[in-house]
Amino acid sequence: MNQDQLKQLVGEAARDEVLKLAAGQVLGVGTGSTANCFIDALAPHKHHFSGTVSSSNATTERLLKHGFKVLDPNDVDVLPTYVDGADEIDPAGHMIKGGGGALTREKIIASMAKQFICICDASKQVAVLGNFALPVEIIPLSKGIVTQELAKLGGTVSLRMAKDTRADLGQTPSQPFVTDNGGWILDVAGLKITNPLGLETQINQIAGVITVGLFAKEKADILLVSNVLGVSRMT
Ligand code: ABF
Repeated sequence: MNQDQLKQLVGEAARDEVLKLAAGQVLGVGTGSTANCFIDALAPHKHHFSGTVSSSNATTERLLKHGFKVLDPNDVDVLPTYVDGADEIDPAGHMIKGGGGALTREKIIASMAKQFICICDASKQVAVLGNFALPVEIIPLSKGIVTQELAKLGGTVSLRMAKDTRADLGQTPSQPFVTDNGGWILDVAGLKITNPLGLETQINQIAGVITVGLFAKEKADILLVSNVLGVSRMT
């Protein structure tokens, strides 16, 4: 089974999981290739939910294409569940997210939700976070000072550049990657994150930081993880 098939498998397991929720709720929907598998699997059952809130423009587009109702988060009072992928997850459910650049909206939706269901294949499970470079979304004019502050943490900081995936937005690889919010992203490589909550708090306090892609306060409540043997559910 290849990684795409593993993503599809866990996307289907997440569909089955959310269909156990009472009908008529609003559902939070994440971003990335695993979340896309979930959206596609859930599409035939979209009427089970009164609507969705989306964590990125790309997800909104996909949800609308399938005929889901997409609500403005400001119009949603109660969000029982949010389903999203991760770049890394540790045994306590702390995550690194933001490889796809949607970390700020993902964290907002996660903070609204009563439960976070993380979906991933087993390659995302790690003992200690940090092998995947930690994304930090920033206000562009703060790049210099935030880079200096992040470098003090001991990692290597680099400005994320646009990739071909953003050609739709007219971005070229020689320009900084620009998020859906107009921010830039600094990726911090080489960290060993033994205190995720402490580091999240510390980075959040740097002026110019919009969001750090460390989800410790908003950690996963349920983990659905796929491997060649099937999907395991952990709480
Ligand atoms: C989102 O998608 C992000 O937070 C994370 O960066 C990414 C995981 O992507 P994929 O499912 O494509 O590996 O959840």
